[in-house]
Amino acid sequence: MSLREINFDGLIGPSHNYAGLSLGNLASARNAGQASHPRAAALQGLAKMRHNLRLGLPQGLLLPHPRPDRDWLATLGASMASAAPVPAWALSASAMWTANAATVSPAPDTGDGRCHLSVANLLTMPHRSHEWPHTLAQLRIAFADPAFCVHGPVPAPFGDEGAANHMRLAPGHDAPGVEVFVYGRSGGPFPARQHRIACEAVAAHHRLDPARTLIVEQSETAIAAGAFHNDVVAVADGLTLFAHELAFADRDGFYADLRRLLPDVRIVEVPAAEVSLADAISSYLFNAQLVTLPDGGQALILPTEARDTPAVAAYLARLTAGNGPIRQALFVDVRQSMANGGGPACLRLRIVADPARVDPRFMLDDSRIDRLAAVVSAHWPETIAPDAIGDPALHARIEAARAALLAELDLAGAL
Ligand code: SUG
Repeated sequence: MSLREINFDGLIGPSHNYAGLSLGNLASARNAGQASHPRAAALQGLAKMRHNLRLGLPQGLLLPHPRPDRDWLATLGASMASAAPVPAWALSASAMWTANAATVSPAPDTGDGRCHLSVANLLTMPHRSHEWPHTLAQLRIAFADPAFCVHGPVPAPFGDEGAANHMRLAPGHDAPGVEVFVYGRSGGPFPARQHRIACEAVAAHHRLDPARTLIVEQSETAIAAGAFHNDVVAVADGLTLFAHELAFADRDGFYADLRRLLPDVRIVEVPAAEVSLADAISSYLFNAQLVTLPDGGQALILPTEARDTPAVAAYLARLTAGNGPIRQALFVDVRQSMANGGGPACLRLRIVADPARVDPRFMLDDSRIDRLAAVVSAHWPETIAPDAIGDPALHARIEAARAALLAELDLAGAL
């Protein structure tokens, strides 16, 4: 068995737009009503995938969902289907942020030695609440091999936003790790999206060892400052936790538990005095992909906004010059996604597994990325103006674009 970390990026869908739908997500609110650029957005995402593939990291793909979601609209009744903001809820391309698709527990952590995935219910935000059936359909195809066990969603009213609120620390992919689930209570005017009971349920379904499972609270200060998911203020890889000083409600208790369970853990904490929460959130310093490169060193794959924020750029220069585990800062341009609050880490779901056990239609290499880029260039709308969200001609174009993608990937009829 050869377990690798595979990043499954969401291909940014042809309906990508800025409708300002996510309360508590400052970028989504700030850019509400802007024109979007779906073609450029998807090409940015594909360029990130290629960047990471060339670093020697296995790369997978999850697909855009049918949009507008006509089946979901039908469940709301004909009169609702055209009443704002329902058309925007039905058209959102939010499935691109696959860190919210599911929570994943690799085989070495689970009671039955299989890799467990639980699809996230995303019930707090209406535009995301109808993602899970389409995500589940993909997970059941991509991870049909008996090495995996795919679970349905945790029931309402327990909000679950998946891997964005989950971290795994382990000495290696083949070794048992410590899984950390982060839940919230509301922060100021903003809702918490991850319920403690959802964390408990997922940990139980995945048959995790309770002695190696931590359920910790996100700080209300972080939520109030715009950290609507834990991955906006913390990220982990291997034995390294990279987190803002104000990320957790009981930081000392959490760190003490981690050190007890993993004496070799390396906690890289960013003090508020060096990078304010506001700068951390607007630059998405922590929404980086923290990866272990084939040479064993760790790197942060960051949005260019991090380089453009002076306090963050200065911090990164000190970090990578020092003797800590994180040796490189690499930058990718995902500005179209960033403008909706989705950085490099939001765009990927990490799955530790043997790549040979994954349905190959969901795995990428350079030439498949070329083919996807050609489909995007030919079929994705160049621009979506805010007043076009209900336009039937746009809907037809979006549906034709997705059909072309499924045909290219040999998934027509399967999804
Ligand atoms: O759920 N934005 C997404 C961003 C998700 C980021 N994911 C992680 N942090 N892992 C959200 O808030 C905005 C859509 C709009 O406003 O049109 C949106 O859904």
